[in-house]
Amino acid sequence: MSIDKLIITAALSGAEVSREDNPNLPVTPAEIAEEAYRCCQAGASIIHLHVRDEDEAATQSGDIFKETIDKIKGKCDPIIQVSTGGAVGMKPEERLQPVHLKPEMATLTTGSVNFGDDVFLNPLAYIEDFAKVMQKHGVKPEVEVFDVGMVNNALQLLKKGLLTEPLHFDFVMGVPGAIPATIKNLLHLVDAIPSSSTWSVAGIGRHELPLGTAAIIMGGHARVGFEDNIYFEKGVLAESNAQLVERIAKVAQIHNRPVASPDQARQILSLA
Ligand code: KMH
Ligand code: ZN
Repeated sequence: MSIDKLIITAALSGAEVSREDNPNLPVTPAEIAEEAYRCCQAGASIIHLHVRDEDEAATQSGDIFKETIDKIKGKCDPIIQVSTGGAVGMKPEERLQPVHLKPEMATLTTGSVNFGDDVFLNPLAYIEDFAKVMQKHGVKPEVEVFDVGMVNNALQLLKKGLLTEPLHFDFVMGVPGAIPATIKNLLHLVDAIPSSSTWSVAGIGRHELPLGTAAIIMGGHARVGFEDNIYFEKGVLAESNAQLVERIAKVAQIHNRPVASPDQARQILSLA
């Protein structure tokens, strides 16, 4: 069986990282669009998108998402994957706003989880509602799995007809309070999903590179970027998201796993 080309997702800014953590964080729509362009040049085919307001605070404003997406599309054509996680504490209808723009993909976290000192709340009612809105708009969910039980919840949604195969999962591993970022846990997660699924892994902090490398070898896909990791190596901040994309693309090349273009990623993910 041949292994697909590698889909690299660039998670450019997230909701929790600040310029104090890494001054190279892109914040404005123009900065995010420029960073998305540089990541695409370096081999990314999906942009996992969060946006900020003028005070750098995380926002799910449809207007700011639209402005940012338009600016990205003016430069390149990656798959846009909007976040519905937003920031901890946001209300469900607030989180759903960018899905109404009908992007190609959106995230769907299928369970609640401790998130450092906070709780990332995703009760069944939210998840089912989010899945319904995505279905209505023809948006493909990326099932975000922060812990093992979330796989089972996704399979329940599949049974109810709220998700459609082939599913695409992203295993976010190493968030304090959630599943630890170990190879053994990754193997368990991959084993738990339907065989028709595609999957990627987002290792948090120092786990980004080893878990991305494992995904490359195992036939999965890889997510990198400041949302998950602001360092290039121990004690050295990354200069840009593109630098992290470039590095994982190099690892892929070493392992004979060429990177997918956005259109090749669309085919791999069964997007229209
Ligand atoms: N910011 C986290 C609470 C997603 O993008 O869907 C959730 C998150 C997941 O970032
Ligand atoms: Zn996110």
